Amino acid sequence: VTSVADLAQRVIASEPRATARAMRIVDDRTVGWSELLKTLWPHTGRAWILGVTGSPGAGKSTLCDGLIEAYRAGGSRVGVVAVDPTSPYSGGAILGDRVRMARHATDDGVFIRSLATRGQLGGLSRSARDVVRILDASGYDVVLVETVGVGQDELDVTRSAHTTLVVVAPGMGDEVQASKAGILECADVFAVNKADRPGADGAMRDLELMVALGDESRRALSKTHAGTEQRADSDGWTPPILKCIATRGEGMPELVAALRRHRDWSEGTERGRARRRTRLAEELRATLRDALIEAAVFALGDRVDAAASDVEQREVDPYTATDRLVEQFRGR
Ligand SMILES: Nc1nc2c(ncn2[C@@H]2O[C@H](COP(=O)(O)OP(=O)(O)OP(=O)(O)O)[C@@H](O)[C@H]2O)c(=O)[nH]1
Ligand SMILES: [Mg+2]
Repeated sequence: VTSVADLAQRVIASEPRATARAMRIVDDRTVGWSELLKTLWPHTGRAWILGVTGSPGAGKSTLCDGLIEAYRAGGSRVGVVAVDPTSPYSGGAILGDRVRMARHATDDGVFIRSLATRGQLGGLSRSARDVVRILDASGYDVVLVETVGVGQDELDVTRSAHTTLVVVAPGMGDEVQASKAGILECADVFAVNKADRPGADGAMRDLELMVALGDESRRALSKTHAGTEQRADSDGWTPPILKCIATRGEGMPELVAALRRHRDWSEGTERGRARRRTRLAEELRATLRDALIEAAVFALGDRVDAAASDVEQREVDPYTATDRLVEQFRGR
């Protein structure tokens, strides 16, 4: 049996098998998982985390494939985390992602890992973050995180990226979906993919309008709340919208350049760095929430179930029951 320290060293030395093993340990919460993450932490922070999100079939994997190619050509090592929220058992979409990126499978500068949805709250975003961190420690310069842009968990995954690319395909009503799902706020760059299909120009115009309106309302907001996020002024960021045909590699150089500009903004300006800090604080809150729930459930033991049955008997309302449990946990 290898020790955690030993395994960590092998991850840092970029041994793919050790990296895969570390992911399993962390994902299954096997003994030593947190020690492993703590040991790896000082070796993280170098990778550029690039979220790629958008509705099913929009062309995310095909675009990722093109991005992998571009970053490999530039000498970067690339990690890919493909998050599949819908088919934890069938593995259908996971297989699809694998096939689409298959030509990179034998390249040892590329590491592809698929994740299925976990049952527990925040489980998916937590596993994704941990996997990203292991890839970061293992020396992958760019980590692509592909998610289908639905659900809170997925939005959390998207929020933890440094740069988020939202992929839209014409004729799918994606632009409207994007504004509804809160994806618009996460979008740093938009790609209108499948520009070989009718409706691409319309989709471009819709998005342009939406981004412009977003900037308007943000500007209006920042007048009333001075000091709050002002995305559209001097060192702010307005999401560019690019047209591409992923299957033919058309528009890829422009897309790569736009993503690069966002990276430079996020690393090189005070606004960009402030946004990174906000995201880290959000993550800390999520980790804290998990740890507190775990500690409380452990400390309270049977009292949680007992309270549930009291609520079920209508002897107490759920709010008072919760208050009492919190009090008992505090005074334990
Ligand atoms: N016509 C056309 N088809 C495309 C383009 N990009 C991708 N496709 C096709 O669209 C289908 C879906 O592409 P994927 O890259 O798997 O899309 P995805 O968003 O990763 O899909 P999921 O992961 O299943 O949500 C595939 O058959 C692709 O070949 C494009 O620019 N034009
Ligand atoms: Mg895909």
